[in-house]
Amino acid sequence: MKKYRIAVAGATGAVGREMIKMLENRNFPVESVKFLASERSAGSKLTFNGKEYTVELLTKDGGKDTDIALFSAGGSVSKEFAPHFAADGCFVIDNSSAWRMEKEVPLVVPEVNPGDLKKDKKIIANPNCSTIQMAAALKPLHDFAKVKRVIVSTYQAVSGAGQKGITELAEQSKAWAKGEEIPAASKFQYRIAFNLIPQIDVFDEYDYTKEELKMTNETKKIMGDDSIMVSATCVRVPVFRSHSESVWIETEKPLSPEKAKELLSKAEGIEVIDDAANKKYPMPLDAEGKQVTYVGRIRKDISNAGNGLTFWVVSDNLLKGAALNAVQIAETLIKNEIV
Ligand code: 25A
Ligand code: L14
Repeated sequence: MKKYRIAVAGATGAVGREMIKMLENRNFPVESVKFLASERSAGSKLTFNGKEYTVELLTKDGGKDTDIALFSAGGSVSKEFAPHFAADGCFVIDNSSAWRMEKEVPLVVPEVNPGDLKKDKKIIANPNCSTIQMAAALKPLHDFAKVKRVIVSTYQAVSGAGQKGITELAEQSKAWAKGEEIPAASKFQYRIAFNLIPQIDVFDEYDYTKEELKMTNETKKIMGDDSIMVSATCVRVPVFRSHSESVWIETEKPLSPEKAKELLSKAEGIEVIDDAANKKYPMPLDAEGKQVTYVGRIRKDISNAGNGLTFWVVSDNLLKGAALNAVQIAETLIKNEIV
């Protein structure tokens, strides 16, 4: 089997570390790897398949001897470095929001739109974490009944904000438990321990946040259907890992809960956990570390005489929402003989 030269940029971050684990765990055909980060981490060590590697400084030349680079170092880093990697013939799979809505850049969830990957499109965007898990669940329902409208509320883990978000919840919780003064908010707008914050990213048009508008715009692009209307409310919750979503949809054709369960059960990458009598439904603690998207609480919308369905979606935001989806894009490039 052919093997590939891989780079991970932002390798020491919350997502970068998971990217490394996914490459190991899924036996990615690696010829060589290099781990890149900022000056803060250059020189530190990371382990891959039992071997120790020294983290190198990310530079514009990093793509020269690389087939595929996985980027998760934030939007401004991607804007600066990804074009240089691409110009050197390297595929860049970028986890930031920097390139997602550029017309020429594929925005890909492999179960939904693998056909958007092309040989001459070297920069590929990994969608927003909340959007990936929702699109994975919507796709089989849309193919059968055409989704016209979506109303979604998210319950997003602190790891979405990277290592600093994780540390902030941990430090505040520890201080609370010891009865000490709780450290002030820094990554988040307000204290997150034992609280909810109905703001992720900054406010934008129509008083929606950027995170909410990402769900609206990216869903249309991934599903290849501009007619799908999405209204999202994105909320930060004091959970370390896995985003949860309460999703309401209206479909063109009738879609019973039984049919939705059947479609979702057969869909790639989806697992249905839905047994109300036995209190079975997905929860973020159970999804942590898992490489699937869970759907449960599937039921008819009793407020809608038409075709309304409502359900609950949970997935590990650092895996399907980020590192796993990126590695699956790389696997698809190989499978479809694009790289
Ligand atoms: O710019 P954005 O789009 O707003 O993105 C901001 C952050 O969001 C995270 C990620 O944080 C990103 O930096 N992120 C983005 N998409 C995400 C997603 N879908 C996401 N998180 C979850 N889900 P992170 O801390 O997890 O990862 C940052 C990684 O990027 C590297 N990096 C940053 N600037 C770089 C760079 N690499 C190259 N060149 C640059 N200019 C970063 O490496 C890390 O790998 P590092 O060396 O800067 O950080 C190593 C460790 O240092 C800690 N740290 C981070 N910031 C500081 C810090 N320590 C002290 N002071 C700081 N200011 C981190 O804990 C990290 O482990
Ligand atoms: O667009 O939870 O990938 O703060 C990165 C930060 C998603 C939200 C993105 C967060 C965002 C995430």
